[in-house]
Parts: sequence; structure tokens; C-alpha cells
Amino acid sequence: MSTGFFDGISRIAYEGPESTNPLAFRHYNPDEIVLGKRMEDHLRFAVAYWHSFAWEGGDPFGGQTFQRPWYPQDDMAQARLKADVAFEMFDILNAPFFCWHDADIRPEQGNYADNLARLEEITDYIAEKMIGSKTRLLWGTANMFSHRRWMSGAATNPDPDVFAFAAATVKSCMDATHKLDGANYVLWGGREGYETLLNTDLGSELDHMGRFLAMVVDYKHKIGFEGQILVEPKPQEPSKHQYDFDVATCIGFLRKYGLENEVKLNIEQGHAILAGHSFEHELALAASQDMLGSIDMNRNDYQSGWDTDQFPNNTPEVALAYYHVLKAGGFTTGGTNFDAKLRRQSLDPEDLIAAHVGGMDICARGLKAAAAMIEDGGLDAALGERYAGWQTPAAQQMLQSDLGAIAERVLREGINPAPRSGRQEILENYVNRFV
Ligand code: XUL
Ligand code: CO
Repeated sequence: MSTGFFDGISRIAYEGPESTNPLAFRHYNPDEIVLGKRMEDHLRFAVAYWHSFAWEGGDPFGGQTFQRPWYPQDDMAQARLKADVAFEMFDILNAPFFCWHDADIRPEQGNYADNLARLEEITDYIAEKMIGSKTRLLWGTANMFSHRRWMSGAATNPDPDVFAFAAATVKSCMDATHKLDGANYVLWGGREGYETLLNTDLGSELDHMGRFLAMVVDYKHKIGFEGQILVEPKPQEPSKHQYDFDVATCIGFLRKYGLENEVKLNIEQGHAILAGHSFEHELALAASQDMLGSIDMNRNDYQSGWDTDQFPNNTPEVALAYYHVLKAGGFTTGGTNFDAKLRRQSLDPEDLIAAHVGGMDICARGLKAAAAMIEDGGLDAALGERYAGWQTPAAQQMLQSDLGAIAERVLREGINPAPRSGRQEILENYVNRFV
């Protein structure tokens, strides 16, 4: 039986680019083939449980603005109602995936035994709902940042009892993700960082975080979980200094602790911007190290400098992001998670649907533009031409040589390089033909 929350809103249909219906897809056409694959299988959209169903509309200056029938979110009957509404929305959107933190799907009880019992109860309930739904679990994760016990970190906490509580919590969330056949398990280091070095032993906190992640990997193998373990970089918020600052930092961290073949990255657009990078930089860097796992697709407000988690609405940005995803071979276990929330004045159920419809449509448009650029081959040709010198035997031999021999060759051959244009504006104009 329907909860009635979305009364009056039916399954969103693809109506084509000319449609003026605000609750229709104009670009997202799941069965349309793009570069030999269904659009749905390329994009692998996921709804984030936390922003859509758990967040109540608060900001640093004021509390709840939304009024949902599943508030207050403090008992299991409310948690079940929330799940009912969530699956109704997945169906309306025809969403192939969803994602959760433990704290989104069950109420926090303040002790491990009760948290565990409630997580098992609600994931049994969700497992049953998944039987009647097409929506699969893209990833599960543990919220180790909201409750006050985590204020000084989880795996990096100075108190070993918090490390223990974190280990037990992640174990329970990995078990739940495995039970729901999740495609990945994510760790975002919410409070893994510090406010001041005056009270922080940075070196041992990093060692504890490395050891913790190694235990996560061991446990994955122990229980036969075949999903991908993903770490999500972010430079600040909530801590002033987050240990998983950006893709480069995470790559160095994973290598140092010997986890580079076990863990990939969940890269979020807004976090890339907070780190002073572009999204495509982060994606391309991760792809170059075979560590591109999944993406959180949301944008920040470019003026505020906060992690505002807004739905994407900028085709050129999204197109360049999918260009790099496609160049890396596309998603395998990963997908496009809308780690995005409504503005707090967007009160209506219709706002929730429209936000996702718009986000899905922008991504589909970006994907089509990226695919068209790949098919046209203009960027590849430009790269090929720019690096063509490296294809010569002399250039390749030089990489096996040494400084002295190279210096001799420069003298002998009178090598005197002539600078060539980087052609940036020409390439930017090229991209604009597609977006
Ligand atoms: C926080 C953030 C998280 C992670 C999952 O900025 O992005 O929602 O995606 O914990
Ligand atoms: Co995220």
C-alpha cells in the first residue's frame, strides 16, 4: 500500500528534448545506446538516502524546515515508513541504485548493541523491499561523524575505545552491505582529521587510519564480500584538516599502507572544488593510477566556499567529468551517486523528485556530449599530435638512458627545442561544439 507521500506524481517518463513537462526526462533515456551500452548502465544513478530522507533542512543558523511524516526519526516504525517512502521515490525515478549510512536508515541508540540490533532489523526490512524493486545497493557506509562520540575522530581518535567502537560499527555496516548485495563499501573520513596540532599526534593518527583500513580489507575477504572498497577524498569540513585531502593525498596514503590494489576512490565533485581542483582533474588523476571507482555527483556554490551539496546543473562541467569516466573505461562496480540535497526552502515532495529528474537529465546530457567527443576523436587526435615526439625510437631510448648520455646526445645532435602552441583556446572552442 502506498504511503501517499508522493500522491499525484507518477513514474517519470522520457519525453525527449522538446518536452516542456517539468517532471519528464528530456535526455535520460535508460535504454538508449551510447557507445555500445545502455545509458542506464553507463550512468548507474543512485539516490542518497541521507540527503533525501534523513536531512531535515537545518543549516548553521536554524533547524528543521521540512515536515515529513517519518519525523521525528527516533523509532523503528518511523524508520520503516521512511524506507517505504524511499522505495516509492526509487520507483518514481526508475533509479537503479541507492546508498545509505547506518544512521540514515535506523535511529541512533547511543550504544553498540542497540545500534546493531536496529541495523539488522531495518536491513531485513529493506532486503524485503528490494525483492519487489529493481533498485540495488550501490554502497553502504557508516556515519562516524554525527554522534558526539566521534567528535575527535573514529579510527584516528586519541581514545582507543573509540577506535574499537568504530571497528565494530564498520563491521556491522559491511555485514549489512554484504547482506543487501552492495556493489561497493565506502569510507569517507568524516572526522578523520584535526582542528589543532597542539593536541594532535598526526603521525600515529595516520598509522591508526592505515591499520584500520587494512582491517576493513581483511574483513571484506573474510566474509567473501565482492564489492569494491572505496575511500572518499575531501579537504576540509568538518575538520579543519582532513587526512583524505584529495585524490593525490589518498593515492599516497594507500600506497604507504600497501592498500593500492585493494581500495579505489569515490570522487565527489564538490570535494574536488573544495580542494582547489576541478572534478575532471581528480577523475583523470585517479584513472591514471587505476583508482577511479565511483562518483558523488553534486556541485557546490562557487561563491560560498562551503560544501553545499547541490544537484548538478552545468552541462559543460558534467560533460568533461563523464569524458574522463568514459576514457577510463566507464564504471564497473561504481556509479553516479547524487550526494545532493534540496535547498532548505524546497519543502514539497515534488521538489525532491524534480531535483533528481534535473540531475539525471544533466548527467545524461553530459554523457551524450562526452560520448560524441569520444566518437569524433578530436581531443584524442590533439593529444596524439602533442605527444607524437615520444613515439620516436630516440625518445623512447632516452627513458632507458642517463643524464650524461642524454647530455652528450644534446651536444652531438645540437638539440634545441622549438616551443609549440598548446592550442588551449582552440581546444576549448572544440569542446563547446559538443556541450
Ligand atoms: C560528506 C560526504 C558524505 C559521503 C559519505 O561531504 O560526501 O556524504 O559521501 O559518507
Ligand atoms: Co560524498
